[in-house]
Amino acid sequence: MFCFQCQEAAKGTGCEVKGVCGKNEEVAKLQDLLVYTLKGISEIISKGGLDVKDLAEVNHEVIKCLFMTITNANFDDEAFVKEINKMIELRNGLRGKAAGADLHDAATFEASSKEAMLEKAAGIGVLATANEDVRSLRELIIYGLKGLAAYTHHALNIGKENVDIYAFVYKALAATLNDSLSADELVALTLETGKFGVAAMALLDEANTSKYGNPEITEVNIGVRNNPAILISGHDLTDLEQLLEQTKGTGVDVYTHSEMLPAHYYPAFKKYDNFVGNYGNAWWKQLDEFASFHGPILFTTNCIVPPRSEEIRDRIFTSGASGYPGCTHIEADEHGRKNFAEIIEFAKTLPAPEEIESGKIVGGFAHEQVFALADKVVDAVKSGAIKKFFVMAGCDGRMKSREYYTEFAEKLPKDTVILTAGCAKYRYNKLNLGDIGGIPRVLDAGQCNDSYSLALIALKLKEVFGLDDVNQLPIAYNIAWYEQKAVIVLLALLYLGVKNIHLGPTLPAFLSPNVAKVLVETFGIAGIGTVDDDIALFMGK
Ligand code: SF4
Ligand code: SF3
Repeated sequence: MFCFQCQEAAKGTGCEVKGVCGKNEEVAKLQDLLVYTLKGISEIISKGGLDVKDLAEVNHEVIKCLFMTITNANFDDEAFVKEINKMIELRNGLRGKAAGADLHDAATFEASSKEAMLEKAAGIGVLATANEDVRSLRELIIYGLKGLAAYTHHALNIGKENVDIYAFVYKALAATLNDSLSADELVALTLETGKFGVAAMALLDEANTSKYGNPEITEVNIGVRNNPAILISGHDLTDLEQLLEQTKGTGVDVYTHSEMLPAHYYPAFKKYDNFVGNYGNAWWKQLDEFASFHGPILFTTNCIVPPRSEEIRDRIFTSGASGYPGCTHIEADEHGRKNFAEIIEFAKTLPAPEEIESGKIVGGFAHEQVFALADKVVDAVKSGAIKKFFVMAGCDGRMKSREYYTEFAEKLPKDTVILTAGCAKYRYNKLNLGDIGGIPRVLDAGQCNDSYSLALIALKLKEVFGLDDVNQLPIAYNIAWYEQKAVIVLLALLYLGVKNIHLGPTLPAFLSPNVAKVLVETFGIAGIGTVDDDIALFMGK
């Protein structure tokens, strides 16, 4: 196996024996082969000039498959074998429509058993692309597409889709098979991936807010009550909605975990009396937190950490693109409905959660809420009460070097405000950093996809201040990344013209020196240094 798609890639270069994330060699290879099959499908669609509007099943499956290969989403080898078989069958059904076209092996290979798949996978992985710059750009595009697919999948669950996004996914995946593309063409495609990343985030924002209302300032309880309970993790709000409907009146409470925390900010979920609060922190602390939670856990997406005991594993359920061997996977019916009765009945037999924290945290600063406060914010900037905003969105992770972000937040001058989204927030959202004239110094917009709100806020401020470039605003970007959703957020920001983004705690292993150089020279991308040096740099001292 060889995988270098996340920030924790072994030795900063790539995982070769087993993933730091816990992904084993078989799953890594099956994921590679699944992506390879999707590339073949994409080539058939591109070369055959197929109309994406007629391909609903393929569109939805391709998106789900890409999502399944995101870091920490799915560790289930059998689920991948099943998907590869399904995608080969769909691919073969489409192939007749590209008759006469010269097709790549990805569009024609056959492998039906797991053994045959593993054998095939050995020759088609990331390292099969020999030129390191081409490899780097291809993978940068593919990882962006994985993040984009995750957001597209959630929007689709709410019934919103945009065929232009599917068409782009096919175009881009097919391009990763094309040896005649130049590095410049791949760079252009990378930026176009960012453009569609913006479209995918906009689509999900529209889906979420049209169904659940606009997030509003909300205090979220981080303590517990004395009832049996279910913990829901991941990003899928339709799963949460169904769980809340099904637990209503059962005496079973529901708590959010990690990236599900922002669900509390949506008006639609406030009517549920059993929707108690948020339990725990970012994904990587889950094993200890699940031990003290006592109840069942429902993963709707990444990030799963392989459970350390059977006792914990038996309490984990998965849905959607997520999966773990030995854990029950709840499938949706043809209407997208999921039956969580088994989890609810199981919860009733288990003890209530143990309190690990108490108090409240505040969030809900997505675009509409911030626009409602715009006058106050603009006045604070004009009067000098707010000197600078720091966008600190993205992911959290287990590396010790991420303590940088807590220290950075603590040491920032008191006249600065942090704009956050994603699970990166857990490094500073419980620090009590105070407020500036009633505006909290940490404004949480929501999940990583709600980085879209942060971009809209920046564009709004640009308009209010009559500037012609977002880079003239007093906003600095110090982003933490871990998995591929952060890659699409980064590409989206680059597409929107944001310059000088600092990315940490380390730069991606998949950036070759030459590709990194392009990002540094064209976009001013930089890594992180020491907290004091970086704050001095950002504050222009
Ligand atoms: Fe390694 Fe990250 Fe790939 Fe897991 S996802 S195998 S930790 S690079
Ligand atoms: Fe976190 Fe996995 Fe990326 Fe949605 S839950 S941000 S790491």
